[in-house]
Amino acid sequence: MASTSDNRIPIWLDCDPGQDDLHAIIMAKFHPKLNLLGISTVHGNTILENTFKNASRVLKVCGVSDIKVYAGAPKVNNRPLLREAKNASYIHGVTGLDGSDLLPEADLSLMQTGVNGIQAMAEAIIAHPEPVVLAAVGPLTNIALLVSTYPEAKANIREVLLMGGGIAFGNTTPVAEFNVYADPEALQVVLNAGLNRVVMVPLDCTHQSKYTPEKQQKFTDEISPINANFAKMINDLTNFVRKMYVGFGVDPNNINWHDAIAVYHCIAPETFKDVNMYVSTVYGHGVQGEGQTIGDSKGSTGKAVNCVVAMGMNDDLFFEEMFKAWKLAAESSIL
Ligand SMILES: [Ca+2]
Repeated sequence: MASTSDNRIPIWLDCDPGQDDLHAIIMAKFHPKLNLLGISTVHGNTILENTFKNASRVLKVCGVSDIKVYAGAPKVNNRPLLREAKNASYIHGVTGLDGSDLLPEADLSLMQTGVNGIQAMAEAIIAHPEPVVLAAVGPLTNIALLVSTYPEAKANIREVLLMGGGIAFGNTTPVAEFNVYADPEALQVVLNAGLNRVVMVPLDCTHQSKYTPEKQQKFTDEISPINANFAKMINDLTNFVRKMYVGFGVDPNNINWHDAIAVYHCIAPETFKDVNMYVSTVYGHGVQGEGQTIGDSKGSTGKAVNCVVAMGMNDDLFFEEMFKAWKLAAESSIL
């Protein structure tokens, strides 16, 4: 139980695991400065049924038994607000977490089946004595539903911290990043919601970080002595992603752990180059630039700032903190 001396940052994680979500979960659960309250899952890298299972698989393999996993609202039924779901199995495999036989099956004791995940998120946020960081590292569907159906939760959200968007470039279309492209209407709802603060960690930032083969070697050197099987599992999953990148003509040496970087932002915001902007999304079906995030960094729209956009980061400092979390997860792992 958190005591009154607990000065960790309370955080709720909404995710779509997903290879880089795995590292975000590890950061959120194991970094000593964070207090993970719960996890909700959304369609995205794979279908909702799989992201729900995968979040439990990650917690289980890390030896975590005190965090519950919820699926997005049952009525949403695995789809964005106004469109059909798009998945990224071309990178993450059929299950969303392909690549290692060491990853266990879903853990039903962690999965809160039959519970509305949006309601669970709202209740946890409202009940918490301190404002909560709501980190969203998948499409924004669940967050849009939360702020729309439980507006009373907004006051106790310190910030919505999202991995998504790209100001200068995209990764799914030339201008659109996957999480936003998958549900652009949802991000616009979140931006319009009058939240205390919205922090966006876009591709412009996360592409400044690279999980190179040299960093992976350092991972092996430092984590294997703690837990060789855990290190092998992470390396298997990483190597799977590198292989998939090759198939897409993307440099496999430069993997970005986008989602963990976004979570890290609330631990050390001073290490990022944050820029206040008015941000909007291009939504609507088949329109040019669908899913683009437009950041008005020069104030040319005359509209009030509605978003803090991380445009730069310190890769070395990020990995220092990621290694802390990896080591603790390796110690805790059931492998
Ligand atoms: Ca994700």
